[in-house]
Amino acid sequence: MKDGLTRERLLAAYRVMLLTRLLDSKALGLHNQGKIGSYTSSAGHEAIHVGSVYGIDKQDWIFPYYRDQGVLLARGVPVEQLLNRYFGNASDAMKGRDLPNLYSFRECRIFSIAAPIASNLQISVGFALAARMKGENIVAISYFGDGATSSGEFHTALNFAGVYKAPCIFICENNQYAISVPFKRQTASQNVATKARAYGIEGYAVDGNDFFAVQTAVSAARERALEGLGSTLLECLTYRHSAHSTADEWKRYRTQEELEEWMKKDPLKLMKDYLIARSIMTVDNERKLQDELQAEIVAAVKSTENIPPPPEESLFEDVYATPALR
Ligand SMILES: Cc1ncc(C[n+]2csc(CCOP(=O)(O)OP(=O)(O)O)c2C)c(N)n1
Ligand SMILES: [Mg+2]
Repeated sequence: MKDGLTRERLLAAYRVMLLTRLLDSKALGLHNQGKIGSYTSSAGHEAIHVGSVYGIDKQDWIFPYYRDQGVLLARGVPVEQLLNRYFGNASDAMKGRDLPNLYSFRECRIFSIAAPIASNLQISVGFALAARMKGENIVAISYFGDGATSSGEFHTALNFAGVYKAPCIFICENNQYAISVPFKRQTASQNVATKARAYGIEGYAVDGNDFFAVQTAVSAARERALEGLGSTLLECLTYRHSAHSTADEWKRYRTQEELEEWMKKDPLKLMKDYLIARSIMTVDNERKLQDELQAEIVAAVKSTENIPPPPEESLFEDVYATPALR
């Protein structure tokens, strides 16, 4: 198997892709039941998420954005911790603060997410340069959408990364829309990858529905970064299967035909077909895996949904070094 991707590793990758899709569907259900706040679905992004994490090392730092549930699960964040975040309960690492999809899992080397789009990019560049000064042999990988590439932060981060040859990988998850704005209204450039040239870094367009394409491109970008050859921008092309978030109605700006065309390239289906065609997995094994993961999710919801909210007194914890009032 290419690039050290053994059968076990491929099955593990498929498992986490499927877990991401099933947990996503559960989270949408929990929102519809009024149990969690607004939620941004990751359906359609699984090959980018899992493929990219399988292309980096455990030591590398991750700077995700709000749609990156599969990145978190592939890095090893337990399902219960994601659910604690969604419920904003007393066991939530962020003590119930902020929207469900804004995460922070320092122990997994996952940097905190802030809501402004592209705000993680400059931080990832500074982080990568600091790590290099400290002699650490790691890369910083950051994630963002196609809409985020129109922000000043995108330009500043890539420019700085180019000048200082920062050991960074920039993953643009181009899902064709920024809420309701289609990609052709986002930029007059041919694509996002080509923008890399202006910053003197490498840039490639990658099939974001293909786990192998993403894994291979990220792994090569990591090698380049650690050889001192600088950053890489990878534009991973995919499609957002559902609405931007639970707060909008996608049928007002996208057609059913467009969705159906992209659903033929569903990353989960492509990976499943590949594994079955090469006898790495059988149809039966896959069904069993689905049942097993569903049971795991149901058990995780059961163990987290009744945890009470964080105590009110915790509201000002971690806010001031010396609280003004007690
Ligand atoms: C600086 C800033 N401007 C506007 C917003 C509101 N906003 C939230 S998500 C979003 C669309 C982002 O689209 P894209 O970057 O393509 O990511 P996607 O949601 O498609 O994954 C916008 C405009 C924001 N969060 N931050
Ligand atoms: Mg988008």
